[in-house]
Amino acid sequence: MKIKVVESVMKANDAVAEANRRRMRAAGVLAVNIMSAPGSGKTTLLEKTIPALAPLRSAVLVGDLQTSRDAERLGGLAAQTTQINTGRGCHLSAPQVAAGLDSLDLGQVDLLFIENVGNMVCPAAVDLGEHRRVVLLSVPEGDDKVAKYPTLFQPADAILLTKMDLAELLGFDRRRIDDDLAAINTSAVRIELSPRTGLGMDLWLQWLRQEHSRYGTAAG
Ligand SMILES: Nc1nc2c(ncn2[C@@H]2O[C@H](COP(=O)(O)OP(=O)(O)OP(=O)(O)O)[C@@H](O)[C@H]2O)c(=O)[nH]1
Ligand SMILES: [Mg+2]
Repeated sequence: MKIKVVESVMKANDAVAEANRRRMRAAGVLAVNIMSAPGSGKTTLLEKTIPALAPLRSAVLVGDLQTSRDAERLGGLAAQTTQINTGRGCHLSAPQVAAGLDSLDLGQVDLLFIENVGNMVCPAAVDLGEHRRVVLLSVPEGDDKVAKYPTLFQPADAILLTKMDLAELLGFDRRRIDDDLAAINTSAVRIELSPRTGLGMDLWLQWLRQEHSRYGTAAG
């Protein structure tokens, strides 16, 4: 019986996620779900990304258990920013994103970044209605994490190895990442990044622009 309850909750989430996806498709908005462990640098990346993407217009839905700190950091950069507090929830859900979409004027948006709650397990299983999934792995977390948290990396469209400015100091082994990804995800674009130094930002921005442009011309 318990399994049925869980299944029905997930089915309800997925139905709302599909509606979110269609709603954003109809408005021409590309939605990017950004996931990582807490503190990997999601908000820092968005702080650098959003101004650099202009004239593309970005909006942000940002999920945290408590506080509006991330929305305050991003508020001056994205024309539209909404903070979603999940309370005890370790991930955003599709209904929360639907409520977030109600707070935005989608007609004025090209790209919607959804900064998920910092967590390497829970967000991976939950469809929000996004069109692309981006996962950050920062150097201080360690080069062993892909194999330990495969569910996060498996469905990613882009994997950003970030805080690469710390790689030498912390003895981060990039080859270990590639070896582990060979078993679970060979199609995602991989970018070595450091928003602090600017390393890789050109490739990341190019990927976003390309995905937005492909999405704009795609039928579905
Ligand atoms: N050295 C270095 N530090 C960075 C880099 N990017 C972010 N940081 C630092 O990492 C810390 C966490 O960054 P945030 O952007 O708040 O991380 P987050 O993933 O948004 O955190 P949560 O929303 O709490 O999950 C901050 O102290 C940033 O200054 C980087 O490229 N290099
Ligand atoms: Mg953040």
